[in-house]
Amino acid sequence: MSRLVIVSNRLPLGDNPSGGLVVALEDALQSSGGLWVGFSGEPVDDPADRLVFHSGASFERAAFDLTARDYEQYYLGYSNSILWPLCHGRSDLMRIERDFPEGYRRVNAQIARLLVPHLRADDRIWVQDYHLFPLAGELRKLGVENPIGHFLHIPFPDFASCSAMPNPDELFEWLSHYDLLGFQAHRDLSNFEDAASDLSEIEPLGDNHYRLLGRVLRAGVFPIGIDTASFIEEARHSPAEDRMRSLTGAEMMIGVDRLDYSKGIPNRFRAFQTLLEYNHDLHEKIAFLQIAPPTREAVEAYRDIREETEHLAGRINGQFATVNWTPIRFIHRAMPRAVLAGLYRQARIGLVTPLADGMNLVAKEYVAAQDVSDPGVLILSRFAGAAEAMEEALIINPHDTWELAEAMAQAIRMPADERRRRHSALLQGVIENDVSWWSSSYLDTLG
Ligand code: GDG
Repeated sequence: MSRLVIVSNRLPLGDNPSGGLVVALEDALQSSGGLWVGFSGEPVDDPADRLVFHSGASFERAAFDLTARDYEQYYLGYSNSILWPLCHGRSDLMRIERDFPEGYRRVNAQIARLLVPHLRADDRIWVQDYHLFPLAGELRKLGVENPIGHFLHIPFPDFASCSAMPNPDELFEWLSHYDLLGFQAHRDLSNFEDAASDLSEIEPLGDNHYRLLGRVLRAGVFPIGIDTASFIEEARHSPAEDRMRSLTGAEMMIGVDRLDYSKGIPNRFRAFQTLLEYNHDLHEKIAFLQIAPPTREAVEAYRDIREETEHLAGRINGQFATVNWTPIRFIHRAMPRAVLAGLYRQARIGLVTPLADGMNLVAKEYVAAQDVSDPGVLILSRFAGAAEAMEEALIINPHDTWELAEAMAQAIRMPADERRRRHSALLQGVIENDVSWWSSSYLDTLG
């Protein structure tokens, strides 16, 4: 079996790297003597001019270093101040600095240069996400002819957003060097087709094959899943369950998101405010727990969203709280995964309301964590990739405060048999299309 080489922005480090992606790929990595390459994690003054190998996992892991300048231009700059807002429909939040595109290209070229000496003739290379679009082209320049696939974890931008990039046609040039482009949702594949036909030269050849700028490639939809079996176990045995029940005395509604402007946290706070304004009978009967660990705080737009969120939570609590009840609890810290699993299980409502999202794994985790005999209700934004396959959730438009508030009321009052019927259909999908199914269907297609 040919070896699998994964390249991602972040290297899973630590002695027991057990994130969802790692678990999904562990079999393929183990059985083929795989290699995972990624950033070491902290910028350094004096970067090693080679990959640094780490022990402690069942596959090889090798890190590249970045200087503070690389990190600023490639990671905070081009990746997270241009591509991330653009792909999430927030071109207004882009910050285009002159040296960002150059830094992004430079770091990708450097990763290719460091990787090439370690490649074998029959390796399959799988590149993860938007930080590394140019990598295949850089590897090809150095003579690499191996199959190279890309998977985009976030939405593919539509034509209008693509046009707001500093160099729109370059995106398609980068993509043209891959053999397989993987997207989360059909929406992304059709955005890719439309934008490529307006901004580049693409010819559909049928059966998911395309000629892009003269090169033939495949593109397909591979919705990512979670490690469902282990999440179910984790939720069943979670320590949080009894403690939470004694703390609240009210039904709990939960949101779990990195504090990112794409996740629609202020929208759900406003909807909760509307719910409380028009449903006095629900006062002291429902408590909203929002867990939102910090992320990318060096980028200005992330400081703004933190301020907005904290301000709103404070105002709503000031308006409605009683001596016995705090309507919103906002935790701006990461929680251990096992605690999270137990909290999902306790929550009568799972709120997933992004304004744009590649997939959204929280929606799947919430479903997996439920007690099948008395499950909670998932409220899910139609803008999450997850909504394409999770039709039995209450699907909402997060921009519509009234619709979202009504969905919250419907969820709280939903009879147990309807909750069980919806949940059982959702759970079946989360079990069938788990993360191992995702990685094997992608890798089978890459061939
Ligand atoms: C990108 C795409 C796509 C969150 N808070 C804590 C915590 N989390 C975990 C959740 C979940 C993960 O982080 C978040 O995954 P999402 O899918 O919701 O979102 P992104 O981070 O934006 O991921 C997304 C994903 O890639 C995969 O392709 O679905 O669309 O944007 O697993 O549980 N985990 C712990 N403590 C926390 O406080 N332990």
